[in-house]
Amino acid sequence: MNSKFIKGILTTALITGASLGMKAQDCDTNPRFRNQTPAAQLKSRLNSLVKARKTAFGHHDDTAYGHEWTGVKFAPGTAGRSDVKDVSGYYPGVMSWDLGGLELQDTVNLDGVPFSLILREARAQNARGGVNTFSWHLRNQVTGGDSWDVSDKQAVHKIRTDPEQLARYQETVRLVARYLKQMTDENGRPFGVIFRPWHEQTGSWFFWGGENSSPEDYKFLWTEMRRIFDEENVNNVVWAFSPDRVRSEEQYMLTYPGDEYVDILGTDVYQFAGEGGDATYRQDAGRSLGIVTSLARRHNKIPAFTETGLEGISDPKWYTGQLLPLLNANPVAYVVVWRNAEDNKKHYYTPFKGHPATDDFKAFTEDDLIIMAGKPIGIKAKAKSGARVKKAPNAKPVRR
Ligand code: BMA
Repeated sequence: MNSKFIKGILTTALITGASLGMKAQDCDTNPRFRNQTPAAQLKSRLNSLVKARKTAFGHHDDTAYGHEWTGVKFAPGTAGRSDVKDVSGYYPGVMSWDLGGLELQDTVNLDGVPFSLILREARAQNARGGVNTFSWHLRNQVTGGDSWDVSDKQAVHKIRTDPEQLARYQETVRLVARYLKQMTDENGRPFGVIFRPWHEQTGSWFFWGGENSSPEDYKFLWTEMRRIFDEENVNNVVWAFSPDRVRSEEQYMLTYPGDEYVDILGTDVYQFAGEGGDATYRQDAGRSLGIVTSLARRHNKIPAFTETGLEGISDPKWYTGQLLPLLNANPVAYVVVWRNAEDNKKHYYTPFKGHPATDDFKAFTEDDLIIMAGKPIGIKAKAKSGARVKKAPNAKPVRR
């Protein structure tokens, strides 16, 4: 097999000659993309995944730590380790990171991951042709508590209307803008990243969500944030909007800041034990993803399954039995499952070596639909066993 030819997710087009998610670096040599901003290039790459009906698989904090290893503490021998890679042979196509703690100018985030490590790992992910997305579990600046401190239902309103709170908010947002601007490759050139602030706002568990904020106050968080990012000349951020499960388009759009502020329409839907199990998950996730894909088509946005998972993967066939059918029925550019915490043994969303779901997870990652970093595109990946890998029809070689 010509491994150079098929290397890299998001490598130049194997499918019908489309520019299926080429690497960020390759955009610079392609006349169609050369003069675009890094954000526009990333949008093109994500759009081409949707067009080709592919979905990149993502994992939160993938190379920061795992169920059995403490990478964040820089344990020797863990550099580049990934539970996903240990099991599937590939890094995820998308890596997710969290910026909570940046607002305090901390050196580590709320889960103890150093911001310097995130920067390093995001660069490595970009270099291998993958994509990075960022969430922000910031502290509640009004109460001094964390994101989940909903004791002051006026918190967001105060940020909007109290000049002192507003000034603090602006400062905080500026720190995030400057951090994301540092996402540059080995040549110092910014690469596109996804930023997904103020997520799950249809629920009331975060200080910005549900009954803790009015739609107008919530939208202000976005519009003001965007104003500051523009002031900071950030040109590498693609914006993701991600309410928790919804029942209707109206509910989804209630807090939508407007087409000019958003590039990706996503949704976060988890499967919870004791909630009706698989059937409830399939119904709720199916409904929310249906809303997302339909709205994305009409608003010319990129659809995504921005967070999902079954904590502890108690169903060893969850990946092919639950998640894959949802992705087949609802074309999304990527799906992200949450973290494999090293300090909370029940809190994991991908199998690790020895877990009963490993075979199923491997089969999921090898499905034609799923994009992983470095996985052949459009080809049933049999490379591991040394089997011959077939060229996709209309395949064109990648020039390097
Ligand atoms: C949550 C949990 C928390 C974590 C937060 C940010 O859903 O995983 O333990 O602090 O995400 O990663």
